[in-house]
Amino acid sequence: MPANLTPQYLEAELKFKQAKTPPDKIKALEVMMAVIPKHKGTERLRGQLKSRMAKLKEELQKRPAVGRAEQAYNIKREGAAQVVLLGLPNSGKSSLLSQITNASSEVADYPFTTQKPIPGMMKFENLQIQLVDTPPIQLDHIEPGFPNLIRNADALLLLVDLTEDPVFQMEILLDQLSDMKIKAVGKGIIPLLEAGWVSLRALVVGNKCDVKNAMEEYRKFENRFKDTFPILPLSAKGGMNFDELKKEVYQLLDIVRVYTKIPGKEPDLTEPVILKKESTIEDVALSVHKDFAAKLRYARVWGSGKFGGQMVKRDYHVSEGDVIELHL
Ligand SMILES: Nc1nc2c(ncn2[C@@H]2O[C@H](COP(=O)(O)OP(=O)(O)O)[C@@H](O)[C@H]2O)c(=O)[nH]1
Ligand SMILES: [Mg+2]
Repeated sequence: MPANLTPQYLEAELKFKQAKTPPDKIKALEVMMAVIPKHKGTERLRGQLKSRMAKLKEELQKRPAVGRAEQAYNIKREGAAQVVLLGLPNSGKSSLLSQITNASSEVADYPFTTQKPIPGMMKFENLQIQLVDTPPIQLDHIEPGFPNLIRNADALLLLVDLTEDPVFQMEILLDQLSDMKIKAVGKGIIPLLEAGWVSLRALVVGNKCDVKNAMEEYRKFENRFKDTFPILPLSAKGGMNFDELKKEVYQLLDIVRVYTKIPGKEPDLTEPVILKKESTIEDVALSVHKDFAAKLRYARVWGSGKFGGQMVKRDYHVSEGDVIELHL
């Protein structure tokens, strides 16, 4: 059976042959493993790639972390939300994490560290959002622990490299998510899913928009996916569109920020209470203390669409930016 190797594969193979150091070889091999067509005709070749990868890894790292793999995928949620970055090798996940969060990771130069997820905190206005860099998505291999990491996230950031057939990359990503019974939902309402499936909000980022002709590729990509996903061009390296990215990530999360105040005092606008959209005054009280929720009589609200200090009941739905005075 013919292997029918794609141009992406052949290009990666060329890079592999030209690579001089094990890290560079691993990087190229990661790409080859990700894009190699998955059928009977490539079975042997895929086996060879795997063993080559294993040898290279051995060369690089003499201390194998047996049994640690799954644990490495348990990333403690911090801040307002946890957003997982997904993409093929070289899409720029690690670059983005290093540029936009406090995590100073050398992932770009040293492919090994990307074998484990790495969290970092991204500041957006008065809150912190956790981003998690992940090992590259590969067609025929899923690390144990990886599906759970994704499933437990609050949202996904899908990265595609605009200089390497982004439509194709997107298809691989969506396929791989499907294999894990995960549905990435960009726009519109969340569809009803079969048992065992989960859905996650996703934003798509076209990275490397600084490269020549990348924006042309972006337009094509955008046309193809704009009805189903929010999409943003970005340069992780050049720091382009970071403010927009933060805003879009925040919107993806379906959360609101409200502020509590004590009667006669000003609210502390640096300490938002973070709640799911559609939350009520009762939820605000619960977030302070469960006794508060039990004893709550009414609240006063300042915010858009209300007159200042309007009295509301516990089932009142709060909006972004509301200032709330709880009365017991
Ligand atoms: N021109 C350009 N190169 C980038 C950009 N982001 C990442 N890269 C390069 O793409 C390669 C892969 O980046 P990396 O962050 O390691 O990708 P990862 O495998 O997805 O983590 C590196 O050589 C980066 O320098 C970008 O915005 N523009
Ligand atoms: Mg990486």
